[in-house]
This record gives sequence, structure tokens and C-alpha cells, in this order.
Amino acid sequence: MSLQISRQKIAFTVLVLFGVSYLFISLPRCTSDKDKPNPQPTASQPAQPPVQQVAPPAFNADSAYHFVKKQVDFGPRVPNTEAHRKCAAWIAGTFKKHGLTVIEQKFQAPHFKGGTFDCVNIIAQYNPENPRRILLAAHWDSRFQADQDTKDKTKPILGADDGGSGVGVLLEIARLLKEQPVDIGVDLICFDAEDQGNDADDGQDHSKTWCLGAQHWSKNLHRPGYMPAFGILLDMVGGANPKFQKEGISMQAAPGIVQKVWSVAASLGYSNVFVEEMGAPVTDDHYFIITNARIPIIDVISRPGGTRSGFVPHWHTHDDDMDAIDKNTLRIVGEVCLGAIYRTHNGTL
Ligand code: AHN
Ligand code: ZN
Repeated sequence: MSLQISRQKIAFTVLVLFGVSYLFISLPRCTSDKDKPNPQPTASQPAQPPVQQVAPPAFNADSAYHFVKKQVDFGPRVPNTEAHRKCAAWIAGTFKKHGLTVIEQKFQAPHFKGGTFDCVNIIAQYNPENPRRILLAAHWDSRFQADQDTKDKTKPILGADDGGSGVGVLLEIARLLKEQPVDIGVDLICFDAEDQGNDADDGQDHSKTWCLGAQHWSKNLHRPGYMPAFGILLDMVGGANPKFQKEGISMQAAPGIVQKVWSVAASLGYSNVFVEEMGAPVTDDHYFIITNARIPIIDVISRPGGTRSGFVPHWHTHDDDMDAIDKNTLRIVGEVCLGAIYRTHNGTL
């Protein structure tokens, strides 16, 4: 009996020793210098306190969906309308409610059809004084006309997916940062007037009629010299059957960021959504942020194909309402963004 126990003890001890030595042997292979919690202090680099590792909180897709619906319930968010003004106040107020420091950057921009738009970029800062920052962005306006529809082509759209979805994900992330703090700064920026541009296919370059908020902000940064480690732009991240390709401008300007974000998605099991395919370049807010502010930012934009544009079938139509929103897509994108945030905090991105 006693022999029996001591044999078990020996077996257990051997297992423990083997396990411990395995850890010691294998650990150095999967850590890089930046992951070492306590680097030796040098003259130029003082000792850093170890980072408290934090697991990302669970993204609540019901909450994100509710944030999309709240925006859509105001009606089309076209500049110079009551719905636009009311929704801006609601977005800013919701970020403030979750403890973020909000700047409402007001500006005027010309509409290509004539007249000016009264616009506002909503800049929500988490840990505003932390110099180590990342940027997540989306546009919050909705398009003034349904040019891709067959009927009511001159009426504005609700933009549940095109506008609402990205902001819904950002608002849910703001809520979760309060629940599970990180020791980095995060800026959640909602750009105005992304979607009021000229879509005429007349061989002319109309790109400057789009992304008016991102154009203004990238030339008038809310903090001079603002430079996050990287940025992620979310555009049409709420439709069913999403497919995120490696968008062309992102790959040219920030291929390493695309790689990191796609590897987060892969580790979460989303390689079927964040696919290993090159996508066509899209003139989106990130283009102006890259060219004017030199910030490395990538565009996560769904292009499932099957349409002439390659965009979702409800793109710039009246079908872009709450029925176009799939909670599962919001969850996938939300989890990937949270993965990028919490891995940046942990030093493992
Ligand atoms: C153009 O159609 C020029 N750009 C697509 C960017 C966009 C529009 N994203 C949402 N709506
Ligand atoms: Zn659009």
C-alpha cells in the first residue's frame, strides 16, 4: 500500500517536474523582448513595472445592436437635419456616460451639389493623457440619397449598416473599457459626412467629395502631433455573411497592421470572415488619415461580392435598415477589435 502511494507520488513528482521544465524550456520560444515583464534598467531605459495581463471582456452583441438601433431610430443622419443634430448629441452623451472624454469637433464643409453642411466629428478619448494610444474609427452620418436603389433614389437612407454598425461597435467597446480597464489610451472617433459624396461614374475624380469629416480632422488633429500606434476603421461591419478582405490602401500603407488584426481574427476562429484575400482599394476615411496625418490605419469593410460594387447588397439602398443587421457580424468584429486593444495592453499584439 505504502509502496503503491510512493510510486504514485514519484509519478506525480516526475509529471510536475516534467511540466515545469517544459514551461521553462518552451517559454523563451514564445516571448519576445518586449514581452519580458522586468527588463534590466539601463541608463536610457528605466525599469518598467510588470504589465498586469488582462483578458478581453465579452463583447455583448445585443448591446451593440441596441446602439445601432438607437441611431437608426433618429431617422437618416444627413447633415443639416434635426435627426443628425439629435443623434450627434446622443452619441457624444453615450460616450460621456461611459466615462470617456469627448471633443465635439464642429466644422463646415461644402456639399458637391452646392451649399454647406454643418458637421461634427465626435472624438471620444479613453485615458486621454496616456501617450501610448490606439485609434478605432467609423463614420456616423448616413447617405443623403439611395442612389443604388431602384425606387426613391433621391430619398435619404437609414444607414443601419453603412454608418450605424461601426458606431454601434465603438459604443459597445466604450462600455466595456469602463468594465475592464487597460493601461493604454484608446480614441474612438466617429467621423461625419463620410457618405455625402458624388458617386457619378463619369471618369472624373470625385474622391474629395467623400469623407469630409476625416478630411477635416486629418488636417486639424484634436491634439497637435497626435500619433497612435495604429488605427482600425470600421465600415459596414453589421451585415449578414460578412467578408473582410485585405483592402488595397490598407495593404499599401500598413500591411503589418493588417497582418496583426487578421492574426487576431484567426486566433479567434474567424479566418472564414477575415479572409486571406487581397481586396480592391476603397476611398474611405482611412485614405485621408493616411495621406494627411500619416497615421497607419486600416479599413475593415465588408465586401461579400455578388454585386457590381462588391459591397453588401443593401449598400446605398433603402434596404440598409435594421433588418440588414446581423448580431453575429457585430460580435465577430467587436471581438477582433477587443483582441487588438487588450493584446496591445498585454504587449502581445
Ligand atoms: C466610394 O464609394 C467612393 N467609397 C466607398 C466608401 C463608402 C461609402 N463606405 C461607405 N459608404
Ligand atoms: Zn456609404
